[in-house]
Amino acid sequence: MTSPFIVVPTYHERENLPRFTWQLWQAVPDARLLLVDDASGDGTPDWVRAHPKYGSAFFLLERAGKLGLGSAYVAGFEWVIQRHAAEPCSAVVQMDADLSHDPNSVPDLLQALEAGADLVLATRYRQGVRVTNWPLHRLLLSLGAGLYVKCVTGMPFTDPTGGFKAFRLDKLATLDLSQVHSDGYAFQIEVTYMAWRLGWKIEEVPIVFEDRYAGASKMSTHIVREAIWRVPWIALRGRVSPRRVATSGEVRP
Ligand SMILES: Nc1nc2c(ncn2[C@@H]2O[C@H](COP(=O)(O)OP(=O)(O)OP(=O)(O)O)[C@@H](O)[C@H]2O)c(=O)[nH]1
Ligand SMILES: [Mg+2]
Repeated sequence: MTSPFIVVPTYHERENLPRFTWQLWQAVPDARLLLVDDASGDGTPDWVRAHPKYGSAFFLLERAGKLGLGSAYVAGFEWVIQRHAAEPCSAVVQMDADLSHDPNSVPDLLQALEAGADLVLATRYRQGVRVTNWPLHRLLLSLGAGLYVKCVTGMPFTDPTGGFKAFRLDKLATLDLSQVHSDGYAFQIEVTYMAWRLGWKIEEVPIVFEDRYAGASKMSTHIVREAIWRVPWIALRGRVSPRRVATSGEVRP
């Protein structure tokens, strides 16, 4: 497998970046990192451009304002696909910048891809709850959301709302990303659902999830509300018109 791409959306994460990038390149020395920054206004672009790896293994996609997590990932994936889709068997990892997703777990996700998975989901809830330092209400919200998604969509995964994943680049390039409409956390569910409906080989890898290292959460009631109504919308659209959501692949009944 060629060196993996790590796509990370950032909004006001400047304080976390030195620690995050250092840990990432310690864990995966050949990683290529793309930040998708939504005009954070906290010095993120200057910091990235001053980094010794900028331009060789560190890239920056700047957007004009806070346009949402989902569209940031779509823009980042398209950036990678447009430039590198011809590479044999590269991996695309998506993760947060706040160190909730431990860079030391990236090799475990990559190993599962090497072993034959098309998509690897990091899970906090397989063989117990592996979440540290989260307030109880966040944990209950996350567990409740996972249960809701499983019931409504039928997906069998233990942590269907998680945002730490690894894709085979060639498989990601077959998804019709123009059909992804979720802007907040529902994005995680929508993309996994598309892949699952297409019959991708999806594996779960256990991780330990920690509360953010520094900075403030971007979680809002708007994002929670979107996730609630989007889940039945995603499931219904998939049932009614499964072939609209992707360009190729096996489609589940
Ligand atoms: N580019 C971009 N990144 C975003 C946006 N919203 C959130 N992010 C980033 O997406 C990742 C996840 O957001 P978080 O605020 O950590 O959300 P969370 O993990 O559910 O909540 P906390 O860990 O409690 O903060 C972080 O790296 C954020 O900086 C956005 O609108 N645009
Ligand atoms: Mg976070």
